[in-house]
Amino acid sequence: MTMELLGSPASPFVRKVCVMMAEAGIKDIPLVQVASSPLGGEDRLNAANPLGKIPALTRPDAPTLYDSRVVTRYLDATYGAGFYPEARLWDVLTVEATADGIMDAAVNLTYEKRFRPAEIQFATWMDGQWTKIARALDVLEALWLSHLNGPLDMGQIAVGSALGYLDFRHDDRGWRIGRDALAAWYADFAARPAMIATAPA
Ligand SMILES: N[C@@H](CCC(=O)N[C@@H](CS)C(=O)NCC(=O)O)C(=O)O
Repeated sequence: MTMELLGSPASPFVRKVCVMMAEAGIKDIPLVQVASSPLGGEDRLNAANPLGKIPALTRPDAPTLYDSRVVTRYLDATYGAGFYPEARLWDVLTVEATADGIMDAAVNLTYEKRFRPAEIQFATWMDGQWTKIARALDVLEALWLSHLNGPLDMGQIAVGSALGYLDFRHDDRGWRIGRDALAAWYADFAARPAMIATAPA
């Protein structure tokens, strides 16, 4: 039995791993579709990851790996992809953490709208989640564009996946407004074959 990636293409965290695998030429790990939900995911997922979250990477004769950052770091080391270069490691990790934080807040917003009955949705809390996203986007625009325009690493892959999710689920918030440089960077990045192949439908 080989490794399997448990997840759904609609998840930005799963997409991050799939883009990373495509960019690294990793073709021998299938994406096995499982449903996750904060209200309780599939038994198969919960058995693989006690937190019930995707992505999770099953391994023969070894514990399942979970949390997208653990999975990408493991795949990078195992396949020698070079997406965590030692020379700029702390920058890469910070950019990836910023993108993951955008995804966390954006997924929270999606869940609030999807799972909480409309009459008890908490608008102030949702605005707070969007404020985190907006601040993180501003920091990407102000501080990290030269990094994003440099050689491919996990920082860019994570940011591309996060921005793709904002378009997919929160297009109405207009993340591009006032962030021309980040929007231009994303227009190029979104045209990469790995991004096109993993676009959520
Ligand atoms: N920190 C985790 C976050 C993963 C995550 O939140 N995944 C969502 C789907 S996009 C999920 O599985 N949610 C189910 C839940 O919250 O129980 C990672 O990087 O893998």
